[in-house]
Amino acid sequence: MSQPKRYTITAALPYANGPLHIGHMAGVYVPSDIYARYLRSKGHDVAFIGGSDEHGIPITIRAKNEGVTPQDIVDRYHTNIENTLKNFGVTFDIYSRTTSTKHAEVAQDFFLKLYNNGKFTEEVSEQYYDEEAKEFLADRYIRGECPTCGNTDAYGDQCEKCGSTLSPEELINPRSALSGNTPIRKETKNWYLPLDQYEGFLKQWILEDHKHDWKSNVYGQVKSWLDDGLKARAMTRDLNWGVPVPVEGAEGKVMYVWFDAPIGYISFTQEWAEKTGKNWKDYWQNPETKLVHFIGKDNIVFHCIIFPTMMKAHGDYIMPDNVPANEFLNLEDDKISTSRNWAVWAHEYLEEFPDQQDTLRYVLTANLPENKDNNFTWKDFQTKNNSELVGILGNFINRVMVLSHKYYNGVVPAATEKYNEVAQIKEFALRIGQHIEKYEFRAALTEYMNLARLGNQFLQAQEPWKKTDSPEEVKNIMYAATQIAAALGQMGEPFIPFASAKILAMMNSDKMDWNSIENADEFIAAAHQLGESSLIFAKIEDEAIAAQMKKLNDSKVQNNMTNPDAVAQKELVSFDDFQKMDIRIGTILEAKKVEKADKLFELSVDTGIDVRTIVSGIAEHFTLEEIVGKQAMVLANLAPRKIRGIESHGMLLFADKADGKLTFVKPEEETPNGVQVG
Ligand code: B3M
Ligand code: ZN
Repeated sequence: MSQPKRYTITAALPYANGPLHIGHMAGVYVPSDIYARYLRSKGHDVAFIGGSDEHGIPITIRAKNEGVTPQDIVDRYHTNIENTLKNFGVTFDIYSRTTSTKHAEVAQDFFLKLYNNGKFTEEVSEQYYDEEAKEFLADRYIRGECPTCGNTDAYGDQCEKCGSTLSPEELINPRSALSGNTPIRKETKNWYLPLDQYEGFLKQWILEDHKHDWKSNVYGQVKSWLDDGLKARAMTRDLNWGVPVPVEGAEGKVMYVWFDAPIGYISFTQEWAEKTGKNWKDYWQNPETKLVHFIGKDNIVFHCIIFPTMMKAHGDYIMPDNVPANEFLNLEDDKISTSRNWAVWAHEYLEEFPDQQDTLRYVLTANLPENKDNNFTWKDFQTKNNSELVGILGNFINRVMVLSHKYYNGVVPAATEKYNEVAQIKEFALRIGQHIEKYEFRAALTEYMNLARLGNQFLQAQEPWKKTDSPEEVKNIMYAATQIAAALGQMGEPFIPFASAKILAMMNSDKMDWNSIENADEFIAAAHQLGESSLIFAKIEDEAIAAQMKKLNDSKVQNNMTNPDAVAQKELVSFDDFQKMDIRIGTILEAKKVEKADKLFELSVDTGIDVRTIVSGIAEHFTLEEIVGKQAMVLANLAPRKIRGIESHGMLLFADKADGKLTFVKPEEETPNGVQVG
């Protein structure tokens, strides 16, 4: 048995500005939980650390858009995320948050250690500043014209229309997203981490020391960063949401979110250690400990270059032993997108598929984007559940239980001869463990299911139901099959913990640790009384999948319809109020300009019930020639009113486009004047 070791496992801290989706679960939380569960079962000392990342611009933008405070946003989503992870059986030892006082203290102590030891460089730079809001502007708070495609609503860091990565200085006619004013350039001092000074260390530690044990997707990305050469990066920002910078002259500045967030792993460990009487330094400053960061590929630079450099500069910390970053999971062959609501939200899954957490854990594990982006489809989800979980695993367990009760009232028979399949079981446990320890979770799960396949093949080959004239042989067969079923209950725990517990409960079997599993010649003893058989996995019907596909399709429709420039909806009116409006199709017979009024036309409109004068503010949008003879929608029963001395009877209705131009809203085909619209 391998000597117990100590592991600190961290899972990327999700931004608390929205719920988790299956991409988060597949990228980080399911694999890290499999790893933590397995290592605990191996008898190792594990600290599995998680929490919400509650600073950063995405949170302040959402707060601004909703007219609430950033704290309101993080309070809402921290709770949502924490509950979701718990309900999916993610077994964090602590799930905390970076707006905690404890976190601020730890982050500030960390910052001061680097500051006092001269590890930062100070640089003065010019940043955009909004004089009205009296705030420096983060990149996402600067809007302007994209130099590449002319989009007038590009952000300071990116144009979402053409995808160009921008810097605020490249924007044409920059404006502040806070006040709308043109920002000024103002000098400001910030503290930089001189990453370039650590290139030698990073090249040796990663490109040499971890050349063979880090995943190629991670190694490759880090190598390209190092080959390109690193430059100093600001670790403070002129923002008001974040951990305040604890040094003289830094009033109004906060730590860069990617400085304080990784320190959250440390502060949360300290919080946990205080609660459990452990020494937190054993998990972060003891070279015997293995530190493993579970993240998505977009966080590689922060966990392989910036955070390690911070810890190296600090001097007291161990370096991560591995950073097994996953690639991205797509949904129905399209990138998961919060803004387009193209996602399967984890908390909604739990509502729509109650008690089927294991199905999603299983399907995501089977499709983990371990070395390249992968895809989730609802059809595959249904197929894997129905043909693998129900059809292979559930079916095998059920057959063993039913036959055991049929032949022996659920009492495990004694075997006079042991089939070789029994001896093979522990080999599966060893192979599963080896895969998990190499972060090959898909392969580990395949091994697990191969044991279930072995069970089915064994029963199918032995056909005990046809050998009732050889009771001793049937006992040997059923003993062997029962050992495989019990082992499946034991080994399923890292992957499908809820089902694993159900199988063990059904078999009245206590949980074994992994070392015992790897060395077991028997998983359930003869004469042991099995419990009653119950359903482990329910079939997923076509209707449930159709409902999910409709949800996604509605998102698509909504996305095509949604227009970011659309003004907010007005207050509700009653149907009765609407019924009072008399809107008809009419035709403009004549048009002339209104003296000394640049915006007004005097129109003669055939409404079908009469020909009337209507004064309309469309002179800047159309010429007289282009509107005569046109059909339009007319609000006929608008009370008459005098405009520039002209009695106007009604109103023509136009669409006000995003660029401020008006356009006619008219029937698709020639329609008799007077036809009502409603
Ligand atoms: N909040 C998650 C992200 O980039 C980021 C991870 C922090 S881990 C310290 O989506
Ligand atoms: Zn652009």
